Amino acid sequence: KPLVFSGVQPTGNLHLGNYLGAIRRWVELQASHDCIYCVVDLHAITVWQEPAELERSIREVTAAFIASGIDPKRHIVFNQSRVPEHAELAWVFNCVARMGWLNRMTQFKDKAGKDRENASSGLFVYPNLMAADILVYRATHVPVGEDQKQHLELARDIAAKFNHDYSARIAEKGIGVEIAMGEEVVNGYFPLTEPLIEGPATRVMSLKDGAKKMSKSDPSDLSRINLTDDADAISKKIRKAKTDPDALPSEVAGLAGRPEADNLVGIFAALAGRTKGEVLADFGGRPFSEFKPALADLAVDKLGPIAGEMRRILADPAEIDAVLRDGASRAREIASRTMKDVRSIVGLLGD
Ligand code: AQP
Repeated sequence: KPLVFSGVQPTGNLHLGNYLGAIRRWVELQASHDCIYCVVDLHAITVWQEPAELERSIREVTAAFIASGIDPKRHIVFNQSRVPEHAELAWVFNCVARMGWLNRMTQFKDKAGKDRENASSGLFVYPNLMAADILVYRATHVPVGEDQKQHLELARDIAAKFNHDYSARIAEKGIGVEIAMGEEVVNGYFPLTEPLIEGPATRVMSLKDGAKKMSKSDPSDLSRINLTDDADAISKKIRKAKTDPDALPSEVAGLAGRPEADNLVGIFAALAGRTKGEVLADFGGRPFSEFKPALADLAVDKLGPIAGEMRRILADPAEIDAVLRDGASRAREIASRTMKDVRSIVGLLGD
C-alpha cells in the first residue's frame, strides 16, 4: 500500500516556501494515502540550535501542520527524536552510503560554506538520516520541494545498495518484496522511494533575490513570508519585494529572464489554485503597483486563518505534546518492526 512520509525541520521562521512546496501538498495527500508527517528535530541540530528555542520551534511546526489541515488522528504526526529507530537505521546507512555520494550533495556545500572543516559531521551525513526517516517506514512516496530532489535520489541509491548487498540474506530470511528497478524486478527489502515534487510552487524564491530560494535561515526577514506574519507584515513584505520596472507579460513565456516576476506570479498561482497562464490572462500588461496589492490581499486571505489557528493551538502546549507523544508511539510500532528485520538481515544478533 502506498505510504507517504515527509518532514520539516524545527529551525524557526516557517515560511511560504515550506507551506506551498510541502505542507499544503501533504494536506491533499491525506485523502488518498496513509501519511506520516515528522518534525525532524535531529536534522535541526546539525547546525547549532538554542535548546529552549528548539523546543518552541518543535511545537510551532506541529501547530503549523495541524493549522494547515493535517489530521493527527487519522495520520501520524510526531517529532523524530522520540522514535530512536531513525537514528539507529541512519547508523546502518552511514555504513552503506559511500563518501563519494555524500561529497556530491550540494546542500552540504551550501550550508557548510567556506569553513567546511568546522561543519558538524552530522551535517555531512544528514542525507543518510533522511534516507532512514523515509525507509524506516518503507515509505513509497515523499512530497518535498525541489531542493530535496538530490537527497531523495541518494535515498534510492542507499535502498538499492542495501537490497543488493544483502540480497542473499533477504531471500534466505524470506522477508523480501518485489521491487521494480527500471525494467527489472528484484527481491529486496527497501522500496525505491518516489519523490513527489509537484505544483506551481516547488521552488519559492526569496522576495529580495529571485536567484535564491526562500529560506528560514536568510538573515533578512523581508526575504520571506513567515506563516506567523500578520496582515500588515505580509502586505509590507510584498510591497517591498524586488521586481523589475516592466509591466507583467501576458504569457508565461514572457516571464523568462525575469526571476522576481516569475516568482510572484508563481506564488499568486499557487495560492489561488490557478496556473501562471491564468494569472497572466488577468494581470498581463498591468504594472506591479496593481499586481502587488492583489497578491497581498490573496496571501492575507489564505495565510491569515492558518496563523490564527496556529496561535490558538500554541496556547495549549500540553495538547501539542500529547499529539506528538501519541504519534510517536504509533510510528514506533512500524519503525521497530523494520529495525528488527534490519538487524536480522545485517547479522546484528538481536531478539
Ligand atoms: N523555498 C522553498 N520552496 C519550496 N519548497 C521549499 N521547502 C523549503 N524551502 C522551500 C520545502 O519545505 C520542506 C521542509 O524544509 P526543511 O525545513 O526540512 O528544510 P530546508 O529545505 O532546509 O528549509 P529552509 O527554509 O531552506 O531552511 P534553511 O534556511 O535552514 O535551509 C521540504 O520539503 C523543502 O523541500
